[in-house]
Amino acid sequence: MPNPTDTFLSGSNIDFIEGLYARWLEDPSSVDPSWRELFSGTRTEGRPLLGSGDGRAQPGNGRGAGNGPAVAARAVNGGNGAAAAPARAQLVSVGDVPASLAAMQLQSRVDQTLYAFRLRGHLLAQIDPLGRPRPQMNHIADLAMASDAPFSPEELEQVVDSSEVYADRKRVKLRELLSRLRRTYCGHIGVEYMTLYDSARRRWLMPRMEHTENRLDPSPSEQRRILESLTYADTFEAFIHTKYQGAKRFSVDGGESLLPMLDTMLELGGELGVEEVVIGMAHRGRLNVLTNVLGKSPDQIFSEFNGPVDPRKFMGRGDVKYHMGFSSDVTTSTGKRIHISLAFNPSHLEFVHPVVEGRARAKQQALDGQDRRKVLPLVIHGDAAMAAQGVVAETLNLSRLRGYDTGGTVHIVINNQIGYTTDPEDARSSIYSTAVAQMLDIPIFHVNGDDPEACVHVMRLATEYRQRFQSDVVVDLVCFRRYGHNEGDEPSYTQPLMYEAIRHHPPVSELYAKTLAEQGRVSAQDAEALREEAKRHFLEAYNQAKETPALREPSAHEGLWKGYRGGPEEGIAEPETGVPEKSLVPLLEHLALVPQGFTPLRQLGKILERRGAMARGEIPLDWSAGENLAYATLLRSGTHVRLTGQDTERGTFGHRNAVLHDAKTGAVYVPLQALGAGAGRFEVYNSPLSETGCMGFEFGYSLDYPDALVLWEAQFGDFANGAQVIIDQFIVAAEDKWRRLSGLTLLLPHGYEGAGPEHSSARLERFLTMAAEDNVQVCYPTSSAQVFHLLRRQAIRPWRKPLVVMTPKSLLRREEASAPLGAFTSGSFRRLISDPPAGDTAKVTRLLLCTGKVAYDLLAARAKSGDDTIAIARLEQLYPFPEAQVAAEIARYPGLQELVWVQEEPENMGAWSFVIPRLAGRTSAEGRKLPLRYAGREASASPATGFQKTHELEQTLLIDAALSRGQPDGR
Ligand SMILES: Cc1ncc(C[n+]2csc(CCOP(=O)(O)OP(=O)(O)O)c2C)c(N)n1
Ligand SMILES: [Mg+2]
Repeated sequence: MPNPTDTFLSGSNIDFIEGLYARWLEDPSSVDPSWRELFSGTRTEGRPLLGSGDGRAQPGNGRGAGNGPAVAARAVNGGNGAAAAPARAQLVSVGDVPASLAAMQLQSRVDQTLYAFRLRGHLLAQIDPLGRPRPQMNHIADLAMASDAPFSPEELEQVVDSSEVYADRKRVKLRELLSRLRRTYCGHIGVEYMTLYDSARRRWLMPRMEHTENRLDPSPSEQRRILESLTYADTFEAFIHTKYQGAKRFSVDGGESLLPMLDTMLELGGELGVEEVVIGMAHRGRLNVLTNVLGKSPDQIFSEFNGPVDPRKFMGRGDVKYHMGFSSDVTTSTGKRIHISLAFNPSHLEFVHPVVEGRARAKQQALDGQDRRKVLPLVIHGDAAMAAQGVVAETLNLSRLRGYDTGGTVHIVINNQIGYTTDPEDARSSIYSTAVAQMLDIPIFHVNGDDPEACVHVMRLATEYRQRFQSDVVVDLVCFRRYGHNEGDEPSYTQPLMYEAIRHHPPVSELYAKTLAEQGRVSAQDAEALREEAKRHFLEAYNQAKETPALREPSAHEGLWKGYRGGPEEGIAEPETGVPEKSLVPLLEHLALVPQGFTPLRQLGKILERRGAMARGEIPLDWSAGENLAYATLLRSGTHVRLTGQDTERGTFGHRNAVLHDAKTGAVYVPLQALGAGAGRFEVYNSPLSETGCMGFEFGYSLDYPDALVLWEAQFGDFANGAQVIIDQFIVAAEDKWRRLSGLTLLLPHGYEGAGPEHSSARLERFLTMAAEDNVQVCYPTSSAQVFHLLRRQAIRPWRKPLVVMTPKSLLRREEASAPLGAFTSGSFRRLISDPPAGDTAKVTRLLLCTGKVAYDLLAARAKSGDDTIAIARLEQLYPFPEAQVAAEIARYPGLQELVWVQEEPENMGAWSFVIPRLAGRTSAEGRKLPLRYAGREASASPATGFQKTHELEQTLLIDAALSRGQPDGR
């Protein structure tokens, strides 16, 4: 006797009700009277339950009533608890009833079981190649429904409605229907798709799985192709295993089906309009994918195993072979060309995910920005990492956002059911490692890696789904790891039983070859010949690598990157970044205007009026004008600008106002997107509340759009801490490790204003610690003109380096930080700004060196004291260190007796540690050694005090210390 539980007739079984509803529309008599009553709204008590007013649904008008399911769903979920209750009562009553009613009741139960298979069958699927039982899931009530159990032997013999499970048969024996459902949903493929909100998507997938029993129907040549792919996969691994014993390679062994899956994705993708694929993957199987999918010649890989002939060439740089990226063009069997890029990857698992998305988005924008189908991002995860790394959730959350959409990502999890030595039970709280992807309302397939045809079938579905619905899709390739975490690691220490089973488990290529021999498709001899051919292929490459080592360095200057430069800054010309007044002023005027009929908020109106006054030369240009003009002038000359960050459209501190909102209508106007024909594209987006995911995305974007000015802004600078991995592993190190250039700009609000430990510091010290070999530019501009020239320089110079900008908060509105129009119309970014005292420079005995906003405090204090022995100089650029300018500054004051480094930050933070070796030991014009002293806050464990008054006291003391003679004791 079935016992439909409460959970079963809940809001989640919309599809079951949809099915009934569809049947009722076609033939009202085919459903139980209680449902008929419900659907037709003819219940005597109360108002109709379905539809609203005149638009009530009518039966008998055929399928395709597009709003049917939604209407039915509303009725059940709409808070009218009475709707489902009578139906449930009917479903369980099988007493003395007429035959037709009994049949209808049976059909209702069949429909429930059918629904249970579709919804929960995956929990029973045989997806583990090691054949271990699925974890106990008795607590999941629906699961009992996905079986024969709810039916008596007599009922199993009855003929029922097949509910479209078959392409061509409406009525079948229940027993047969159930076994077909078992094969479809509980075989080597488990699929989570019934939770998709959109019934069109469920109904797209359903027949593709049910009409085929979720199996591939491959031609002999397709089967041969699969076998070939598997054979090359494991021959490659076996070859390295014997030739480079004990070397780490993170083999794909146990998960070889990945290779035919990727082959399938490319083959089908090519047919469905994919022109480029951007792949992100970690260590596992990477070498195999490089050679067997991207066609990296194996002799190059073997040369990497052999190492450089001259080790000195790579001192302090380069990366391990299983992190190297690569790109190539492959041609599918029907002649479609696909460009594939495998992203360079740090060891930090999963962090490449947002980078891949950013790269894909950049490629899509460069193509036309509309049809995202041409560029497909593919991310290959590990099971332990997918479940546990937060960056995955951050990146998945970008998937549908207008600023980040990449038209859907294909995810494959190499689920070898282990993470290093950790079992799944200790690695996640969810049943599947893919649970996090459920948030996206996408299908998730779980497939047994020992059934390569099932793997290929699923990959076909996934690829087609992505191309059709522009949605993410996940394939969980359940497999095993033949060796330890790496090949030198003994797994039996920790997983003795699992590894005992694995030792006796043949490779999938062998299993598949046997199947094909049994089917008479590929003979054992042919399979063996394939293997010999693969061996020869790798042996030739191996010999080749020995004879002529092919260790090739990645080049930074190919394709899109032609014309751009990395390396040392020396020899790179400093561009003129001023813009003639006749071009500048109209842009400023444009920024001050709104379209006709647009009503700005009163306060916004005032801001715009001020911009107008700036354009007329009545008042100096503030920070907002300087920054916006940098974008406007670059856009005008055709440069693409992309700016994202938390609340960036307005600006956290309200200074930017890049997106204006009509106070009456809410309509939006973006002045920088209205610069007329020929202007570059301006993208500005408020980002979700993510640092790692979003910064990683922008880094990726910058890799594939060198012509653009790409900026990521932090809300407060220290929130960039959340993206530390992206900064350390990608931004500052990519050129050193992988020869990859990026011009990404980070805007990080920084400055001590009494806002507390977490809103003061962008951790300038960290960027300076990581600065070496001209890998990055670290700047702290103090005026609107300076930020204007700096941002323009970043886009105009062919030298592509990440730029870290300490941006202001209080300076945004500080008068001294404004600059007259003339400061924008010529000149360039000044790395050092000199502020000598009024009067004779020969009198100067002390030079206060500083960076950032503290300069204004020093200037004010000096003016107040009238001390003309003190000179002040601001380093507007800290790295690359402005050596020549500092030397000139010191030489400028012949009577100099000491140097003082002044900073707002505590002694263990800010630039102090960085400048010591660069300033200590300097001599005056007369050759006297200049003492260097420090004036700033004491060393501290947290960046700042939380008390405004304490802050003010500290600030006064440090300024006093800087200006007073002798050793400062006020710090
Ligand atoms: C963020 C991060 N933490 C830890 C590690 C060290 N580590 C490298 S691989 C690995 C296990 C990964 O397991 P899984 O994701 O299942 O991939 P598999 O190696 O099994 O293919 C660990 C812990 C790392 N590389 N990155
Ligand atoms: Mg794993």
